[in-house]
Amino acid sequence: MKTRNEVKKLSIIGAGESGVGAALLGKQQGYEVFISDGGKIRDPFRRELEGLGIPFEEGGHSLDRITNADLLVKSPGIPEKTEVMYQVRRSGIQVISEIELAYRYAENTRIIAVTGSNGKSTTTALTCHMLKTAGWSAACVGNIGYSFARQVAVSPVPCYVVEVSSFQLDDIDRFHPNVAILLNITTDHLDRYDQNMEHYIASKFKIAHNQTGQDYFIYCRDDARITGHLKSNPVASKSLAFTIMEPLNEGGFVDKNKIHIHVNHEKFTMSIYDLALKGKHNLYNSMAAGIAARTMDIRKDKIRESLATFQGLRHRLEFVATIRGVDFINDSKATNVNSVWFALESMEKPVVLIMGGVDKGNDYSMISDLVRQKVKAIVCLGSDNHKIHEAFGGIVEHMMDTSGARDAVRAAYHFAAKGDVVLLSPACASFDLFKNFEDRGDQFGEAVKGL
Ligand code: UMA
Ligand code: ADP
Repeated sequence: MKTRNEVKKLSIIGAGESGVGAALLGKQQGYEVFISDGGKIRDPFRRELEGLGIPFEEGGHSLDRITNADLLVKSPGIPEKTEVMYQVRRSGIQVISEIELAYRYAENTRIIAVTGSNGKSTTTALTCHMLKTAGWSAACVGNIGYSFARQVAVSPVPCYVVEVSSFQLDDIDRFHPNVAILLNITTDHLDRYDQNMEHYIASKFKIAHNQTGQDYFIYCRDDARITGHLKSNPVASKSLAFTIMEPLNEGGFVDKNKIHIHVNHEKFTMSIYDLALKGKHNLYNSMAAGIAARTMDIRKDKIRESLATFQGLRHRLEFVATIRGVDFINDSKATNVNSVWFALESMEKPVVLIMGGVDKGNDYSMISDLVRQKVKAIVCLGSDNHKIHEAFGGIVEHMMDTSGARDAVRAAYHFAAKGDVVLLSPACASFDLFKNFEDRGDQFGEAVKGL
């Protein structure tokens, strides 16, 4: 049951996309809003707050003012182990995430929520594409970039496809998706989970925490961490699995180069060669989105059309150009080792790999076999590349350090021969040398065009 205005004063910490979205929605719903940012508020957000007359502070958090409220929204990027969060928790004020706030005002809507360590944005966008193709008025929100709260405040729709990160799930209370998708769980963000994988897994499973027998939980059966957790912590919703290993009676599977989706006694099949998104990882994403669509009774021809026409998102195994017989691929969004595994797995030509950046606790042994088989040179693109040298120095003949996209592309082109592929798939975050992963991918693309 979603209730309105249980409280009057709303504090928000962090004035980025989440915080400002929450401020907008809070004000619209009649709260007295105050927003506090420990750093400098980015200009567009500051202008928005000023325009709306929402009081704010920046450059530090005044605890008395923040905690003098009935409810507090915490932005997802703020770690629990900060002085401000320590004091906030001590004060006893109720802390929720921005998606929880948005959920409370997204009444009488359908919510499909997508989480996982990799593939969230692709699956979120693909699911939304299916809904829109079938004529639904749907919005693609959350971790993908446009806050759920902002959408609910500015342009409410009957159906939301919400990409949710573990950070956003950490502070939910009643958030309850009708359909929850859990794609995979691999090592990521452990710095926020006491280096404890179990904590990270528990956070991901919060997506199904408030579900009931009327809802659907769609998950990858090939992921041992997911199936292992489910054994001792079953979910209350109807479970539909997907796998590429073996046929299933219900859910999604791959057999004889076709994907099969069986939901509610209806069967859908499609050749994998007709799928717009290529690569093994995208078989999973396509099945997850297709199952979600079938639970919403979307017609099979609309699902087929969507899977055949979906334009993949930028910076995810995005083809950039072929220059004198060398292909250049931008996979800048590959910020952990698992996504690089899938990138390398899908490569059919010898690879010059550009990787590096901010390492979030990577274990590179997972890709050493693929590197041995497919990679002829590694160009490191980061301010500290020692772990990459340690992991691959004995495996790959050519290794080189660079500290900018242009140098990295030139070096990679030097190592590549006609018929090779230069793949930017960093396994790391981008913040040491770039603004974000988009900036890294854009600079890579520019450098390729400048060759
Ligand atoms: N800040 C403080 N105090 C602190 C730390 C930060 O006030 O102690 C302030 C910063 O100065 C900044 C603001 O908090 O002004 C930023 O908040 P934020 O880091 O939560 O970022 P938002 O702009 O609100 O964007 C967030 C998500 N960011 C993170 O989770 C880090 C965006 O996901 C998401 O698109 C957006 O909400 C809308 O839902 C980005 C992301 O990197 C893409 N996500 C991670 C990932 O995908 O791996 C989880
Ligand atoms: P997320 O939003 O979870 O970061 P994206 O769809 O943006 O996921 O993709 C991020 C990276 O992971 C890209 O390099 C992409 O090629 C790769 N990827 C996409 N789907 C999967 C998947 N199901 N399993 C593993 N890697 C994937």
